[in-house]
Formats: sequence, C-alpha cells, structure tokens
Amino acid sequence: MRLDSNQILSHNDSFSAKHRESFQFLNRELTDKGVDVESVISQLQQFQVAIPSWALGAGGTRFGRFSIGGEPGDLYQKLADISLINDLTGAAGAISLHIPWDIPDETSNLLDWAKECGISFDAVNSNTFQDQAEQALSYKYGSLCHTSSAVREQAIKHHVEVINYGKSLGSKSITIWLSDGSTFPGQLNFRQSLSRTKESLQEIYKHLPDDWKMFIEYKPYESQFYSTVVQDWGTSYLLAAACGEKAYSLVDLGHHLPNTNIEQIVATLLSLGKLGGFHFNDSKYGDDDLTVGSIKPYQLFLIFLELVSGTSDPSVLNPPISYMIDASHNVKDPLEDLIQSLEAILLSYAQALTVDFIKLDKLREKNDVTLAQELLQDAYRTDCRPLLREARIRKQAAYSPIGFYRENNLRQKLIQERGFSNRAKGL
Ligand code: PSV
Ligand code: MN
Repeated sequence: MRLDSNQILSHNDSFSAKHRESFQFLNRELTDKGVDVESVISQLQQFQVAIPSWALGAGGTRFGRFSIGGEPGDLYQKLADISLINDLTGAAGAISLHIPWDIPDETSNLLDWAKECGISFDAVNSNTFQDQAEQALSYKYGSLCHTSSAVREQAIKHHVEVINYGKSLGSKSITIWLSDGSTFPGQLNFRQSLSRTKESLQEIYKHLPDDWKMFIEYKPYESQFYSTVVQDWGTSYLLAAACGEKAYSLVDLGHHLPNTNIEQIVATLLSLGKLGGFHFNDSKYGDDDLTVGSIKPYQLFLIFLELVSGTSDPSVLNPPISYMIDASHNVKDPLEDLIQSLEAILLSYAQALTVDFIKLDKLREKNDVTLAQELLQDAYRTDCRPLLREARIRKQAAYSPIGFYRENNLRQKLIQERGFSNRAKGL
C-alpha cells in the first residue's frame, strides 16, 4: 500500500498552529542556550535507521505467536511496509535482510520494486543458528566453531552466499551473529572453539568485497546457556581485529548482562575505530527485544551522547556507523512498534545534539560533578519532540506518524489487501 502524499500534507496542516507554537517556544529556549537549532534539524533529517526484514510480522516467543492480520507474506510486501514507515517518519529508508528467512528471488524485479518504494538494502544477516530444511549438516553443536571441518565449511559457504545476495542488491555489509557456544560445562573446549571461529571468520573475510564491512555481533548467552563463543565486545573486537580493517564490532543493546555500562563500550569501540553497527532495542531482563526507549530511555540518551561526541571528534577514526533496529515482540502492531522505536532513537539523538560538549569538558576538567550531571539531565529533560516534528514536516513526512496510521486505519487496510492469515517469515 502506497500513501498519498496529499493525505500527509493535510494531516500536517491540521496540526500546523499547534506545532508552530511548541516549535517556536523550544527554538527560543535552545537558541538561548547556544544550540544551533537549524543544524540539529538538518542532522535529524539525515539520520536513517534500517528496518529488519524479520520484524514486520507478529513477533513470536517460544510460548506463542498471535496473528495481527495483514502481515507481509513476501519480501515485496515487506518493502511496501517499510516504505509506509519511511513515508510517515522520513527515517527508515533501508531494510536489513535475514537470509534465509528472506531470500531475494528475481533480483531485478526486486530491485525495481525497492527503488519504487524508496528503500535501499542495508546489512545482510546470515543465519547459522537454525537448521534449514535442505541443509546437509546440522548446526546443533555450532557452526563456525564446530569440531567438524565439514560443518564449518558449510557455514562458511552460507556466509559467502549471503554476501553474494547482498552484492546483487547493493548491500555493503554483512552482520554475523553466532549462537555458537555450549549449554553445559565440559561440552566445548573454549580455546579451540575461539580459534576455529577466528579461522572461519578469516575465511569469510576473504570473500568480502573491498567496499564492504563485516559486523561481528556479540551476545553473552542464548541460545546457548553456559558459554557463547563471541560473548562480549572484547571478543568481538579481537575477532574483528584478527580479520582486518573491514571488520567491526556490532553492538546490540539487548546483548549485555544486566546493568552493563553500554555507553562506555560504545566509547571504547569508537576510540578503537571499530564500532561498525548498532542493533537498537530495549530490555528489562535479557535480550527482550522490546521497543527502543520503552524501558531505559536515559541509557539510550547516554549512548547517543557517546555517539555524538565520538563521531564529532576529529581524533576518532571510526567510519560512519550502520544503525539498525532489532526488536520484535508479540503484543503490538509491528508497524506502530517500529515507528515508536524510530521516535525514541531520534529523540535521544536530538537531545544529545543539544548538549554543549565544550562546556561539559570544562566541567569535567574542574571535576564539577554536580554541574556536569545537571548539564546532561537538562538536555535529557528538555522535550525535543517539536524538533523531530519540524524535521518530519520539512521532509513531508507526518507530524504524528502513529496518529496518521490510526486516523487512516492503515492496519485495517492492510488486512483488506492481504487477508488475515498471511504470516511473515522470521521470528
Ligand atoms: C540475536 O539475538 C539477534 O540479535 C541477531 O542480530 C539475529 O540476527 C537477530 O537477533 C534475529 O534473531
Ligand atoms: Mn541483533
């Protein structure tokens, strides 16, 4: 379903007086503090987050799945859904594909359709955490770390195939998340499995085109419950360093043990020039994959503070970061959920962009702990939503993406178009 841009314009017009008032108020407040509001708006307009191909249907947990109706039944419909989100938010111009959940067939038709939808292909994701029907050897005891060289070769071949799919679609990166590890003590030799994983990744790396990046995601536990080979940012970093300059670490917010200081990890990876990508989500207990900003919004702001200060520091030699959402659950409409995630990401970004880092540095030099904290909390407690709305309105996206979605009964229209029993492939 494609949206009529006139409908969005008239939605925006109906809020124009209300918006003008709140935007002008915030504009004055921020300008008085020395913030270059125009520059913040233009950075917000440029910020893009890739949408995962696996988060557009009703998410499932191991306890069940509740259909929402109108789910995208194939990749073409997934692209249409992302283009709808992008039309409403102006911030979601790319898809991140999971292979083999979304194998692109008839590539030229797909590329034409993606172009028509205004969507490009971001990082492609491999999958060796599940066995596929036609697969010769099982990943039950690991993939790139497996004791059998035949299994490792099969997994390496899969990664090469994923790179080739990505090449045909114009992707420039591959994200590798391995569930390899052990569920019981004694099951696996830590040193050998790490070394086999390193060698397998180095083999995959040989197939990486010159203008590509490899992102290595880490996770402390799950699906294995005793040990995971790539358990933390340090292991991911050492593997990326062992592969070469096109390999980077990827931070998934849900892949940390409770209370880990993720913003410090972000700062460390940035200073090493090895922060490649981000998977946004939120969690209360483990890898809960909840809507971004729904549980720990202050943490998200602190992470953006490191991203903004790190990427604007000329001494930090880190390439541009790939931002992706990796969230999914089974209670909300996934399109509304993704819109909420985008809003939370942009809000934290906007708040971080309003921080006076020179002033913050001076306070740090003087060890003025109180005022340094005040400065951060003042930015965090400033309602920057009018800036996001202004950025959207200027891009002809919607003043209120969720409001527009509801007013126009878009889920009901998708159900009419696609029926109730379509089931999106993925989680
Ligand atoms: C694993 O938990 C993960 O974060 C990886 O990025 C996977 O590709 C994705 O979720 C989907 O299962
Ligand atoms: Mn992830």
